[in-house]
Amino acid sequence: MTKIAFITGANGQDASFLIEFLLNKNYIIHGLVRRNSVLDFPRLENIRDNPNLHLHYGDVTDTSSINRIFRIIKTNYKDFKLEIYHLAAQSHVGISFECPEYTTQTITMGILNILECVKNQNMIEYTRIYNASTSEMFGNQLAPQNEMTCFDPKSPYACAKVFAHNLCCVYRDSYNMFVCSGILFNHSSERRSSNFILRKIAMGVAKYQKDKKILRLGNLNAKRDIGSSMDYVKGMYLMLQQENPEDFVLATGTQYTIREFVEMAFQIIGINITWKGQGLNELGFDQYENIVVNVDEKYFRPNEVNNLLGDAKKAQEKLGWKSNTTTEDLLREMVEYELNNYHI
Ligand code: G4F
Repeated sequence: MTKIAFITGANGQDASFLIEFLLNKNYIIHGLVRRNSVLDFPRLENIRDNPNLHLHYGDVTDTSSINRIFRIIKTNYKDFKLEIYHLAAQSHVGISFECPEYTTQTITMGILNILECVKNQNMIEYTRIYNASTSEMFGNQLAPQNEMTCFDPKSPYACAKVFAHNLCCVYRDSYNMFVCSGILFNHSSERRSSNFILRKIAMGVAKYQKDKKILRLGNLNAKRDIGSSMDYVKGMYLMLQQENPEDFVLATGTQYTIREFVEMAFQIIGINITWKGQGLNELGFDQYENIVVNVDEKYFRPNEVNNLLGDAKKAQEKLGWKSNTTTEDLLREMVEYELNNYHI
């Protein structure tokens, strides 16, 4: 039986690792990418020419493009099983306050369209769907958070993700669809966009070492549980190999403040940060009294999720999944990558 995966957001960080992982398992991949004025797909560079990878232009808010790809799959393969990994979204929490409509549209209509297209094209029987939920849904609920924790969204992004998560439960129960939501805590890599915290800090270390550029950050007090994207995509795959569809938290079970991430990252190049001042006036100095980090109001969000720490016991017990990369190792790999690839 041919194993086919349809992946939305195919040019994203997670999709790029997932595609590599699934190609190694002999999957045929159909990836959905948005039209962009830049024509290259840097994260897919190594695999772009693989004959089992087919990229299609389209958008999750455009059902005609989803229906078209489903028809291509149904026409071209006879005996197959289909796994859909729905990863497309406007995924930056801070930006969701600036583009709330767009964020909400892509997240809520995206999953609704996929579920409806699968249902209407009579594909339920042989299709399994992974939906990218998020720890942002937990908001400021007490840590550690797991599958039983209530939702308490604090951003347009998180509100839309709660809708998407609940919708998946409704379709699972109402139509007996195989739909799993992975409630993933923050995860990163050298492929992460530069405006997410760990990549921004890793790049900041290289910029400081090479050019003495000061790193400008927002809230240093937020606590995050951050793992490796490469580990987390394996969890997504394992969720769809279960006998029954269920939701799972994926997390490392360790957390650091943003301030601690900065300290750990600069330590890698021998800089010991000391902090002086408070709030917007807080500054991070190296051991020679040079300013390395300052706080910039523009990176603060109108509302913040303060304390995320995941409990991934269920994933460990049922999927045999655990986060194999420690946050320290991940950060070290990311900083080393930036030091080796820094261009002004
Ligand atoms: O890296 P972040 O932008 O990611 P955040 O908000 O944790 O969300 C990420 O993880 C979620 C899973 O838990 C995903 F659903 C979501 O799509 C995304 O991938 O920010 C991390 C923390 C925040 O508390 C933020 O306020 O870092 C704080 N922060 C401080 N200074 C900053 C900055 N964040 C960014 N992006 N840039 C700053 O300069």
